[in-house]
Amino acid sequence: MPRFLPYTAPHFSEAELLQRSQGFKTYFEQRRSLRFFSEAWVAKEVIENIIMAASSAPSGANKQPWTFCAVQDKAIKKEIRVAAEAEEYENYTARMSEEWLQDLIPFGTDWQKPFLEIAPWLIVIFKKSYDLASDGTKQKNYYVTESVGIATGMLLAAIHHAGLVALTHTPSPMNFLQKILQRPENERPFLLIPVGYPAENAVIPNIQRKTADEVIVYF
Ligand code: IYR
Repeated sequence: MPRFLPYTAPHFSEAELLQRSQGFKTYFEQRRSLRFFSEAWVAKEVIENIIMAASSAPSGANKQPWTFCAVQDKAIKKEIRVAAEAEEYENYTARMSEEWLQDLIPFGTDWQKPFLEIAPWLIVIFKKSYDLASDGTKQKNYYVTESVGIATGMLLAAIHHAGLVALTHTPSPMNFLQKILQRPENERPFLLIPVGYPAENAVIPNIQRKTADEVIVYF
C-alpha cells in the first residue's frame, strides 16, 4: 500500500466561497438545542449516516478513539432516564452551586428528563482513553478529549443537516451509562445526545449568540 495518495481539492471562485460560507452560516445558525421531542420514528439508516459522518472527524494519530452507542430500545432508554434523573435530582437539590442554578434559569431545566424516553434515539458517545488489543494489551490514544469533542461537533452538524434536532446532554456523573450499555473498561461516557424530530409544541430559550466582534480577534 502506498503511504501517500494524491489529494484533489474542489476549487471554488471567490464569489462561490463567499456565497457558500454565507449560506452555511445562515443554515447553521438555525441549529438549536432542543428539549422537546416528538416520538416519531427515525430510520436506523439515517442515524447510521449521521454517526458515520461524525466518525469521519480528525483525531490524534487517526486513532478514532470513540464508540457511538445508538439506543432505540424502550427498556434501555427508560433505564437511562431513571439513572440520569437520580443523578440530576442530586445535582439540582444538593450538588450545584447557587450561581450555577441561577445561570440555568433562562433554560428552565430541572432534574426531570422525559426526553430520554420520548426521543426515538439516544446517541451515547464514549471516549476511549486507550485502545485494547485483542490480546488485552493497552495501546495509546492521543488528544482523546479534543478528538471526541470534534467528532461530537460534527455529529451535531450532521443531525442538523439531516433536518433533525438534538440536545447536548451531560447528566453527571455519567458512569451509569458505562454500566447500562456494558462498555469495556477503556471507554468512558462523553455525552448523551437524544435525537429526533421536534415536538409540535416545542419551545426554545430566548437567548442570544455572541457577535463577531465579541468572539473574533484579528491580527
Ligand atoms: N446537567 C444538568 C444541568 C445543566 C447544566 C448546564 I452547564 C446546562 O447548560 C444545562 C443543564 C441538566 O441537564 O439539567
